[in-house]
Amino acid sequence: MPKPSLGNCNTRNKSVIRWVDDMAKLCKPEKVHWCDGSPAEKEALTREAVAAGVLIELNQKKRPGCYLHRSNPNDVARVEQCTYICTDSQEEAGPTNNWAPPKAMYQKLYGLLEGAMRGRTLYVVPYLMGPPGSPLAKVGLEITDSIYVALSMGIMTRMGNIAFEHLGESDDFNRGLHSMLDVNPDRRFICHFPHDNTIISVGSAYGGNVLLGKKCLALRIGSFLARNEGWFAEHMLILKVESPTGEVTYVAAAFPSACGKTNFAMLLPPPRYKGWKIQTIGDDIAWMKPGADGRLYAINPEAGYFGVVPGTNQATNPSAMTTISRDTIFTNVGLLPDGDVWWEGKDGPEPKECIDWRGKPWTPASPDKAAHPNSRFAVPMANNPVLAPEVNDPNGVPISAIIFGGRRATTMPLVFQAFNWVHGVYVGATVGSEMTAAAVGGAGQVRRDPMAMLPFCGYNMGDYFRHWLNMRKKIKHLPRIFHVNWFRKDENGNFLWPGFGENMRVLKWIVDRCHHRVGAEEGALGWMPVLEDFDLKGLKNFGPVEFNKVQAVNEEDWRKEALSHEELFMRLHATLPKEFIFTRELLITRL
Ligand code: OXD
Ligand code: MN
Repeated sequence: MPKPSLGNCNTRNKSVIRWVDDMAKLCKPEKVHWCDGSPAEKEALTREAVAAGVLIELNQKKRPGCYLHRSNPNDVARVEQCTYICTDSQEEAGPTNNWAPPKAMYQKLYGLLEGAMRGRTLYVVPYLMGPPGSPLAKVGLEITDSIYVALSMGIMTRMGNIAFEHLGESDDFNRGLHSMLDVNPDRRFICHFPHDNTIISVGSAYGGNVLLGKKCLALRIGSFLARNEGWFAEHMLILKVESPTGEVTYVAAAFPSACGKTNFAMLLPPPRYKGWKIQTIGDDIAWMKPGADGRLYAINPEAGYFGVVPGTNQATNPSAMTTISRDTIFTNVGLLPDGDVWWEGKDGPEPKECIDWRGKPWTPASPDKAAHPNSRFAVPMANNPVLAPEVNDPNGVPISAIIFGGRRATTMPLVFQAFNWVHGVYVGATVGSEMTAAAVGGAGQVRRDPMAMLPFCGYNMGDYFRHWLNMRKKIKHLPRIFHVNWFRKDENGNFLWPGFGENMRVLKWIVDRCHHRVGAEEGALGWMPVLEDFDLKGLKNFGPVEFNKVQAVNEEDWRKEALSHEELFMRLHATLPKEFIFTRELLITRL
């Protein structure tokens, strides 16, 4: 047994020690700190981060345990153009991923990392994705030179010795290496080596690029492992619906980034739904595997939420407001004179002044926003007042319904159900979402985002669809598949559906369908709700006329939609499952 060679090492796992030793020799840090995940360590690292100016302490009376971090203005979001899947052949990564050959990429990255941590501390961050003892849980080890990353990983994952306890002597862990380098966009690479279960991320300090458990391990590497091992790693929230009679239904839902997954996962039922309870299992990622009883079981591999701040308020997400009232690291929001934080869309009147996300004075007359549109909170899920206790169940929860959705001003009705699993996979594969005016491509342009996984699938998207289709043979009790769209607008650009808490009505119909309580009408797109079965009572300015409008299937729009499905399929033609061709033909016939 080699002696722990580095600093305050707290494992005897030889593979772990050897790998950390090798990476330390490469990066040449001044100090190595092995994170143990204890509260004392969190406190000490927080103090250190404040002293170094990495964190700003917020008003501890108003927001106990809360801090503000400002990232480099050139580093505020995930960068898909710098994200690579490194496999021997380009076909394996597929046409929707950036690809690089592993050998050349390792060489380039090791070149950049040579001596990159001189004068800095190297933090070894062991973390467990999933509840302790879960057969679905995985261990990761992130080496980073960012104290902000070490602290954030302590929020977002079960971090510290608990991971080494789960790992034992095994060398089955994800190797993640992160260095900020000089935070230069020209030297920014987020690289995945699925065959080596390895991630190397350099040149960024933004969450989605550097909290390696999240998008990199849980989704990109996760989806690759899931295909090989017979499970799903998906960009999905998981929620629990409990009826007044105590009937419990678990639902997973995939929406593209910034389409309200966190809000839906914490939905507060409106007063009319007295006795109904929605609780959160997860808000971003679901790992799902068939159980011995033939149902599909899901865990949330994370332990915290990394949510978009702007627009969060008491009306859109009261539970999130409680969650982030303490123990939160805010990134890139505004700072108020009293040491509290401000963001666009927060409750209350706009402040007369604050310091903006860049650290510059801001007033309502300023041309820019006080908080960056992608400003974030990182907060432990334990703060969530509607957290489902099953979140820690190693077996996970059985999923009855899978919902897909996107942001669509036109074309897509509020809700429909797929005819069967193959059709449902087609519906998920053809999810589209409108880009905002700020995004390349222009406002209103629909980008296909299959299963909301376009930026997160770690291998060929066509093979991913095949995996989804194959899994039907392994799941005896298949979840029902639905599609929703909260964002349909009328001719004047007003939302047709009130959304937020009222989405409970859609959820109720979905739950009723799962329990065979209501029938449905066969439509061109799938099973549509019958008006009498869909609860409209108590909705202001929304009756049968509005319902028919939000559910309308316009033939002309759908002809265009079917053509746009064809465009995606042409891109993936080499690996596209033939079932999709037939499913599209059937759709056109029904139209
Ligand atoms: C995302 C996120 O970009 O969850 O999807 O941060
Ligand atoms: Mn996400």
